[in-house]
Amino acid sequence: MQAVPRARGGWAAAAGIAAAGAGVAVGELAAGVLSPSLSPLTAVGGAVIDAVPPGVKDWAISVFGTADKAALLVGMALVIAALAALAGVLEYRRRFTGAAVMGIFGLAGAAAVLTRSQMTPMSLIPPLLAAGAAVVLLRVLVPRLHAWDVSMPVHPTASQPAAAAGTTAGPVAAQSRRSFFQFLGVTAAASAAGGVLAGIWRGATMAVTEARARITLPAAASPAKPVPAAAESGVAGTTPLVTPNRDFYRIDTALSVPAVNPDSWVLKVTGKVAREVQLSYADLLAKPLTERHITIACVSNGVGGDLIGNARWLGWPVRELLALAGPQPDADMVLSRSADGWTAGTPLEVLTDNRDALLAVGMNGEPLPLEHGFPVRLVVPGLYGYVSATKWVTELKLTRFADDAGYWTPRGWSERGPIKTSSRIDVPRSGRPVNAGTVVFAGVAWAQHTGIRKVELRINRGPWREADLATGISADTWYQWKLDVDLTPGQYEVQVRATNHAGELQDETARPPAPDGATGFHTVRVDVKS
Ligand SMILES: Nc1nc2c(c(=O)[nH]1)N[C@H]1C(S)=C(S)[C@@H](COP(=O)(O)O)O[C@H]1N2
Ligand SMILES: [Mo]
Repeated sequence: MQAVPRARGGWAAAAGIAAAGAGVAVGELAAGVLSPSLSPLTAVGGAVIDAVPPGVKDWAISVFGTADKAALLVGMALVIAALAALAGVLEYRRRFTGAAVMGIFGLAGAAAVLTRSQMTPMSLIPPLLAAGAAVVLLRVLVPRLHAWDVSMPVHPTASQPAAAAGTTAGPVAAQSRRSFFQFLGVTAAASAAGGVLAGIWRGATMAVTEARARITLPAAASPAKPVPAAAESGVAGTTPLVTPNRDFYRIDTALSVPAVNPDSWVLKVTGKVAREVQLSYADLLAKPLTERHITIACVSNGVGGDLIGNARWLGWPVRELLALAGPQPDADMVLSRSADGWTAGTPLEVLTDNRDALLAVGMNGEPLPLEHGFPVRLVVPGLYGYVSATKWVTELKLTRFADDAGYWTPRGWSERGPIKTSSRIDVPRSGRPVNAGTVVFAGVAWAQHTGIRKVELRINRGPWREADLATGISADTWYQWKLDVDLTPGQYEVQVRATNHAGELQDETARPPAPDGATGFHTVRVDVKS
């Protein structure tokens, strides 16, 4: 005898929709925190746009006009809701089937994100969190629905009317029902709240992304010199001499990428100045701009680490802006502040000497990416980012080291942060076996604003051998180097060291990044096979 009442398909579908909605909200919130480019919805939407035939695109634009993106999102929401409802019903019929459907859609979202943004493990976090949340919630909701079924009064007969059966099973049924609805309600409310928050985030980011897309940067009054062919070592697998924007390391304290609108952006020069100066984005673009390749690095970069990148930056020399404001004689530091309140303390003399310290608007020929400080950031050759490279910059305050400190200084990092001469082996990768014979070693070395004179390699602590040093782009960038070494089968320990243009050898003592930058020689172990 069938002891289960009519399947509560409608509520199972609702459970599926609530679980998926919460998953989507979790994914979008994670993208809001990590990086707007990791939004699973945007990635899937972009994949849909790329996949539909051009005719459909034209049709969508003619029907929805500028609301075509909103229409796409509504369409996606309907499709996701339909699939989620199906997953809810499947899960209700048979355990784990609906969860599997949700998991598959999470993987599809992950695939969409991976094909549309840089392939980093971080790209997988939003879609996997989304799928994980949806699966867990589905597994929480559906068993409660079953509990409600099982506790219901069943097949009332003439001899045992429903009312009588209800006297025993009724309270249990009511309790199970309450439990199901409580969980459903909480899930729906949490996903709505998360969705609204993610939507606000996304709206602000989208408006700024669109404003960025409309910008045409002016040509530089002082253009960057073309990269000399001899600057490339030409070894396969080395770090590119100029780092593409999407591969550029990102370091900041911003929980979500600040969305700063260029139309309302102003930079104020304040503090110990003869006159305060205010600059709009349009003012800045109208200045004679300088374009230079500059390698920036993070103080947290460990020996051999990759928190360093080289880009072609377009901007206005900071010294010209400071000259307009007229620093007072006792000022010795510029405290730059970002839209999100982060600060860096830079020695005034570094910003007024002849180096190309820039109020940058462009990175490798594009407006700055949002993650790298759009609309305006500082780039200062020779100093670690934490004391110079303020992104989303909104204020330069002339002050004194005795009176003020940048964000990281009270947190255990040195007040001053000149970049230390350093070098890295990129090829062969540590721990990857190579064939005996001529083994090509290659990598980079840097001593920004001083330049590199010599790079040397030693094998198994033997004598140092001088590597071929490529022509640098300038002293403000890293240099590529390579060395061919004949090796017989065996295990080798290979170390690199650089000498800067002032003749100073890289510091050999192994020290951690705090408080003012790691030192020591990058060491790799190479396994040479016969
Ligand atoms: N607003 C803001 N700017 C910032 C930071 C930050 O936390 N907030 N971090 C700095 C640090 S420590 C570094 S190393 C560089 C990194 O710049 P990138 O993310 O463009 O590579 O940005 C600097 N600018
Ligand atoms: Mo940094």
